[in-house]
Amino acid sequence: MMFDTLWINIHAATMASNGADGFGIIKNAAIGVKDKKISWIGPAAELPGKPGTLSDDVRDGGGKWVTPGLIDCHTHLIYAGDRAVEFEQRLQGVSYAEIAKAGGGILSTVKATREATEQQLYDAALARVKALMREGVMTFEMKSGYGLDTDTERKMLRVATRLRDDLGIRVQRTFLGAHALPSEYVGEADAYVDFICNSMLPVLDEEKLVDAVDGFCENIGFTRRQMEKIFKVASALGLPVKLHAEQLSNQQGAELAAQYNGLSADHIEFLDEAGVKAMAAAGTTAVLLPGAFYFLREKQLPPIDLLRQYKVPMAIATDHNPGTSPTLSLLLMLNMACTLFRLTPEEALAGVTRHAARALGFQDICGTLESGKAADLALWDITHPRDLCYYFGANPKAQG
Ligand code: DI6
Ligand code: FE
Repeated sequence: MMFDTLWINIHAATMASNGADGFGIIKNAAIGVKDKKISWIGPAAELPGKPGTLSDDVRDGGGKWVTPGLIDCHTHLIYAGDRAVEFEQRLQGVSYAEIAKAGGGILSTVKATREATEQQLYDAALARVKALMREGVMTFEMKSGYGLDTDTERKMLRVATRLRDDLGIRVQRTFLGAHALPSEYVGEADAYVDFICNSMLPVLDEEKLVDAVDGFCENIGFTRRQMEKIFKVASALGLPVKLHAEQLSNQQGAELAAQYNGLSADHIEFLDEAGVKAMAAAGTTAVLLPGAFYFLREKQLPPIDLLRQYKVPMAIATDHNPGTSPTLSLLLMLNMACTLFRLTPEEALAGVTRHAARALGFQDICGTLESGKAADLALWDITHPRDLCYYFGANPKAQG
């Protein structure tokens, strides 16, 4: 048989860049799957034979829509505890930066995560990942960064590895040792950065636990110079880099990421034109995180028009984390990308499919419905793909 599975009676939003409309719509489509990859996609009328002659497993989609499996390309899903108390404090007027400077914030999650067992972390993260999977998310990025010592960073990265292997999802495991300064290194940021460069990162890489390297480049995080040291080591190890950049202030972090052929620069509310140009020249993807923008009640919008003008691909992610974006809905982020950042529905949906794949360097593997790509098919009870951005607090995912 030509296909292991053949889907008929579906409408496809391929999200391929060569589509006539922004969604790459094929009405009355058929999709042939072989060896877990798409081997044929097009109008059903053009199938090379009668469905029953092409596959023993013909599935009738009942007129539903299919999109590429969604991709959440920036998450901090693995941690213990929560930060609801800080949420209350912030509502009373204390800022995120003030909480961080007082030793709360990220460091309070570090404390809880250090105290948790690997199994406790696994169980907590599993529930979060399953919630996202119910919305059609099939590919995840998962960051470490709540350990800030070798044992706990390893524990987090091992959980990411186990989730990948147990759930059959695609995962990029990102080392975020430069997330905050651990209490053991107060006043010695450079010494901590040296420890990352000379010990923690090479050790965890040697253990095959790291797929990419990230950092928090911010006045309450690490400087550009410190991040560059880490990027040099990452590059020497052959690991791609990305950066939390320009979230709360402009540190020219995106430019640094671009200089190191970064996969992405993330948040980027305070990005300027020079940074946008550098990203465009390097092919670095802009990852927009409307959940953190909303939850911190930020005012400064990312430079969407400049990103469009210089054709920088824009991805959208949950940034799920206990401090600034405790959301478990990538669909809600689609709506927020439109309402808060004024993205069009086409741009937003590309942001969790084609462009999110790019943000992970997975553009040849997933993110669009095209022959040769993974058969990550998400089925939806909708009447048009724009509906995925229109509803909020709803989940129109159909049973696959
Ligand atoms: N920026 C963020 O939005 C998250 N990390 C980062 O560098 C916040 C992480 C946290 O507050 O726990
Ligand atoms: Fe983040």
